[in-house]
Amino acid sequence: MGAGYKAWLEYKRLDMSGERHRAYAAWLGNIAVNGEADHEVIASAVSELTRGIEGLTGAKPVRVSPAEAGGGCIAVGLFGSGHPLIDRVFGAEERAAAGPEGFAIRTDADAQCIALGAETAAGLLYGAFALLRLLGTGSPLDSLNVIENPVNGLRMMNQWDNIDGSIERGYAGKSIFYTDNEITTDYDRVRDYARLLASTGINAIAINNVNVHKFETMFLTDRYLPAIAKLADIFRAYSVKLFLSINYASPLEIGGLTTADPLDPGVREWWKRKAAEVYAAIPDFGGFLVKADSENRPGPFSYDRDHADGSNMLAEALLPYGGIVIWRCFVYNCKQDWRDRSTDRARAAYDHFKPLDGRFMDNVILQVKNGPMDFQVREGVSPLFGAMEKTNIMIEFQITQEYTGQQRHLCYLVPQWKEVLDFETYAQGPGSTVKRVVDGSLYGNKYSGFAAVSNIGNDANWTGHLLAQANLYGYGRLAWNPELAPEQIAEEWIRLAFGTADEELTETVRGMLMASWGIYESYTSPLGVGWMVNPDHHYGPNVDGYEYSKWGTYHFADLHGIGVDRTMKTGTGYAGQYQGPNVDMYESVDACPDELLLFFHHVPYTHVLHSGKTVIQHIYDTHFEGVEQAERLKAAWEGLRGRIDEERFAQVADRLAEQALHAREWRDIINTYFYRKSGIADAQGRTIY
Ligand code: GCW
Repeated sequence: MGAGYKAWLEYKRLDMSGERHRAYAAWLGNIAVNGEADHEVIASAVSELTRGIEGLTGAKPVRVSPAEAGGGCIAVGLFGSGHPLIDRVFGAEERAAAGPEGFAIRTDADAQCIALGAETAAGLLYGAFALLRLLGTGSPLDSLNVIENPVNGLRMMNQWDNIDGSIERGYAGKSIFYTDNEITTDYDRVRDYARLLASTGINAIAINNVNVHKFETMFLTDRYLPAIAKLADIFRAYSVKLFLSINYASPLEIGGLTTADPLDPGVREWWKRKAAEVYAAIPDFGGFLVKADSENRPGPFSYDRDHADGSNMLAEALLPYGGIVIWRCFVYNCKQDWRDRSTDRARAAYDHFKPLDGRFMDNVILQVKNGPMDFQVREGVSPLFGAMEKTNIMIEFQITQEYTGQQRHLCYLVPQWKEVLDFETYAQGPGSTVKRVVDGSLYGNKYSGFAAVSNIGNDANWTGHLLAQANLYGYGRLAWNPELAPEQIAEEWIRLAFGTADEELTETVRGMLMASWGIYESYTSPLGVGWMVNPDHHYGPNVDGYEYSKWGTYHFADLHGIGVDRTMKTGTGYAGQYQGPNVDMYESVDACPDELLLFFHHVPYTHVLHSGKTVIQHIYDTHFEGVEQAERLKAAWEGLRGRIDEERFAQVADRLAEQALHAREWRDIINTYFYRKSGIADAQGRTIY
């Protein structure tokens, strides 16, 4: 097991000589459970508590029956299951307050226990991890009184893993799920991943890439289903439901049919049979994740049908089993002519899906990327959020850092996600934030929630860049509760990964994480315009890399200015897809926030920002500063030498050194490009090549 493998479940020994931690011992000697602890999810909860407490305190707690508990224990049990301590501690009100996946934790001096109660086994599992988090972050135990429920129903992970072992946009090694066209039998690693996910509250996973190729199409056949069922068994023990990405053209490719037309009776029958087979193998299967009519994947458009026809057909097949269809809205013309200025990729998802509002079955959820383009370091918020009153919507984030440094650069994304979630859509007047759309409360949806593209692989520390673990951790925590502050999430992760005691370390790493998104933005593409990366692999600067391509990703820089005119008056009209005051804010070059100026407007280099700087000077300044800040990240980490084990220290030091060097490359290419285009010199006379 390499350094960093345990991630935030490190359970590093607390300094037990301090008063607070000495007091822990009184509570942690026994875990009192009744017979229901044989339920596999409760067994996971108890085994995690045992493992965690042993790690943190050095003493392994003993599993006892409630009758044997004696003075001081952790009592774990379902409400109403006849566990005397749980029955005694939790009254009707608390039981009612902890919903289906929620839990209650209370220290009760009279009952001499810390009681962890829940309505369901999943609730107990989340409660166990919450209790371990409290221990690991050094909370006192003598007066715990916590009731928590997840804010979002679906809290999902999307793996972009392929059966050949590669991972699309994976930056941390190969797949932990597949090797050489077979499904893994390294169940320990999969189980450890399930533990990591469950510990943050994740309850669903799609285990294969949304681009479903030849062999993955066969996941729905006997060739693979039995092995997939084994993975489902592992995730089930951690209350994580398994989903599969499917190929829309499966009836053609593996079914021997001549069409995949969603209105063809034979096709509908085929999918029903398939659903029956899948549920026979995996009775609690979650459902299908679908990328259709997107980036050359097949879909209903081939048959002149729309996305409601396509998704409803699958939804009908899954309905008898309680399954759902998660249908992605990343649908746009990827064969655009760059000469054509009227087509705007940013408009595409809204234009395709908004007219279909009200036509989707109840068990269809549309999965919408956070922005209208593609996981850039900065872009607008997708205007689809709030726009579809009668449709289930979930949000898709990208934890893997495709456009944000590929886990070679530090980029803590939780602050970015948080900004998106807090975005005011005005769909139902003020208070209609994105987080209320995706938690289903704005329109009272049956299904809703979070999905994100995972950033893990088989690298020893899971994420390649050790500090990128904070993104994986933070995503789950935010999906559980979008009100959590990015600083707090960062601090939790640091204390859990490195141990709670070192305040200087905690503060330094938290500061690095919190500054990192801004730093990455400052030396890469400016003011919301996006891209400027090398084609295909998307790493490193190439200002015109996507300028004359078919992908719809342009910055339109010339000798006078830069930016995409997305106004209604003179541009593509995209600004009009927003609601309420957002329309005017984005439509107006004066009201548009600086950070999105070039996303919405084409302006001269001499345009003065709200900051008081011209666009060109902003570009120069941020790129010079960004490199200095990247150097400071490196120096800050260097200051922690000796406070962290050598291996983990070195992992991060290497990446930060690469980042600082590579930031220069970004700075010089971007600055030189714009100096050559504009002919305007840097006001500070710094070197531009
Ligand atoms: O950003 C693009 C990526 C593709 C990805 C696609 C998508 C899985 O470059 O690699 O394909 O988004 O989200 O479908």
